[in-house]
Amino acid sequence: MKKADKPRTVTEKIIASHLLEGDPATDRELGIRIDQTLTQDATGTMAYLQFEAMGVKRIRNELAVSYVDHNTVQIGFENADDHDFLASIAKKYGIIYSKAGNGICHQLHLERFGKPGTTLLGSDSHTPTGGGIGQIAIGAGGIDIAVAMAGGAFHIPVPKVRGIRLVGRLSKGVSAKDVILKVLEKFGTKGNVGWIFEYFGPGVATLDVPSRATIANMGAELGVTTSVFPSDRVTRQFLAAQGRPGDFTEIVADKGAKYDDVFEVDLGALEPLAAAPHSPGNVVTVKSIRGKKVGQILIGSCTNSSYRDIRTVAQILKGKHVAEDVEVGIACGSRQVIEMLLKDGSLAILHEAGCRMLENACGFCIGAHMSPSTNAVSLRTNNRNFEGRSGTQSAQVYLVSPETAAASALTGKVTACEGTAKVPSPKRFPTVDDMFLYRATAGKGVPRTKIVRGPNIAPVPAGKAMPENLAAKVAIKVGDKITTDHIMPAGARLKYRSNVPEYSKYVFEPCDRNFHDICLGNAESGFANVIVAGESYGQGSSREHAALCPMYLGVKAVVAKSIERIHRANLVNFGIVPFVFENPADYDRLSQGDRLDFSGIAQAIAGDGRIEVNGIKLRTELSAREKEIVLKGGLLSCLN
Ligand code: MIC
Ligand code: SF4
Repeated sequence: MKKADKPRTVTEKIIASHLLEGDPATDRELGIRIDQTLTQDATGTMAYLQFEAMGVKRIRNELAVSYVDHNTVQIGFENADDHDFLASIAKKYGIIYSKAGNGICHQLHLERFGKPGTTLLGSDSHTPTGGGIGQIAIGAGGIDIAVAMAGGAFHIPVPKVRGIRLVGRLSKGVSAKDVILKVLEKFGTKGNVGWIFEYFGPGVATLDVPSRATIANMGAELGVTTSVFPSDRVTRQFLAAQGRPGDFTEIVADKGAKYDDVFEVDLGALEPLAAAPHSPGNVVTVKSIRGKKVGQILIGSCTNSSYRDIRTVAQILKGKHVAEDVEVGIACGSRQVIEMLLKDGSLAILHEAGCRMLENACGFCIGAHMSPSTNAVSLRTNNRNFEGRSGTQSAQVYLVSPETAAASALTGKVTACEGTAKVPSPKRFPTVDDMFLYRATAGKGVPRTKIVRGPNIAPVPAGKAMPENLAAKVAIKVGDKITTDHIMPAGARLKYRSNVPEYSKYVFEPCDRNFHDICLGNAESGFANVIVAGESYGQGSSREHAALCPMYLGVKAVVAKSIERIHRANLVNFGIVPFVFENPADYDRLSQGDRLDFSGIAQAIAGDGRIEVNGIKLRTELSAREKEIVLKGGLLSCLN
């Protein structure tokens, strides 16, 4: 069989049609063309400041959308300043601007812009939600989005593709969240770097697009490059119902397409599942925690805020009232969802059932709203339950499906849903596009627009080139599975995202409040700073601030047992070397305050990436492109 005739997976097809650099057969890294980009406000300000610094006149990719959904609480002037900045940038450069109050970026993008067979790069780790509609949708740091908007390639490791074969049909009371929790139970939150999970098999046709999107969304918790579903008749129906029939293209895996590995999930055999504190990979059955007293139930987030999800909740709560000692909050994903719930009576049901109707934004999911009380058990439909992320360090957060959340709201205890009628896929979704601005000038822009910069918008700091030899000190030593929420907390600190000097004061706040001062002290004595970590360092979000702010504090290297994909890329982008131990046991030989002499570090980076420091062997595996970035002190220095 000729090479071109080889049966291909959905992943191979989309990547092949977007390949700009590299050959999957011989290279380790590929450069792909990015059709669409998205940013959200918490990462977007920095992405656009970097885009501005590149001196490009307008966006060069097909479509760029700037969403405001994270920082919508607006206590103080900072968030509003950011919104004004983002709006003016969008107008000037030809970007569509989604105003605060329009909805959550991933839900909105799926509804209004996601296009099968295209690539989407977003400055948010849950960008893979677009995989639900057959996009190769990837989360990355803001500067990578800036490069893609300027028409540059995005680089990924040559993916290994794991086929997740779905068979059977979900039983009543079980839904997409339980599917992804099953996959997380099997593969965990670490060790999946470089994989793409592609769903196939007869069970796929039984899932609507919002359910597929839930699965692809929470695939982010596996640490994979992305997850993708085929684009089939169900996708066609969804796009037609969104009034976008022209955006449909069929993309399914060829018969006989080979996956690097296959895992089968029998949908019919699944039961309601939950992720127990404090990791999305800590999966248990709902049965095993049945009856546990619950203080708070929150439904929404980009994982479970579609019409299908909230309508399902309304069906379960209809004519009933939530238990009196539990607080229940519901955040819809978009204005389209709200409008549908308004018209079919669901909002009235939820109101009468005693739910708090929340803004259609990230809110509680990122600890920016409704932090639970001390030691409370909080049941949530979002995707991350890292310790302290809710804003309450002692809270016990469990992640569940909307069905389990609704059934538990009625009892005030963890309760599995006995079943409810399936919400039929709407024939026509209402078009509610009035909070998308600058559609008319999308791709063109209005060049003379004045950029609005309030006092919270600080300039992007520049990185320093790597010296020949580096004298450093261990500024902090942390354990396994340190998330970006540990490194760069969100919640109450989220408002400093566009102000690096201010935000840097909170690096590692949950682990060591002195980190900032220790780093500055070391820098004053002429030492660079090093972070020592265990397995799976940098799990979670795409926030490049978890690299940018440490760079600002003089961090030049991370030495870990392993480092997660997006965070590793962000470290490189900000000139911080991602080293791993050749022998993981050497982790035990390092302590906070140790002096480390990286003699010949620049040469080692330019060479095979191996170096011995204080008798400990370290290694960094960098592509030629990454070596240049690290040596020059960051991506921005390479672009200018
Ligand atoms: C998250 O869910 O952790 C966030 C907040 O959406 C982040 C982005 C950010 O930190 O701004 C993400 O997932 O990338
Ligand atoms: Fe927003 Fe939460 Fe989704 Fe992140 S995971 S984009 S904070 S809703």
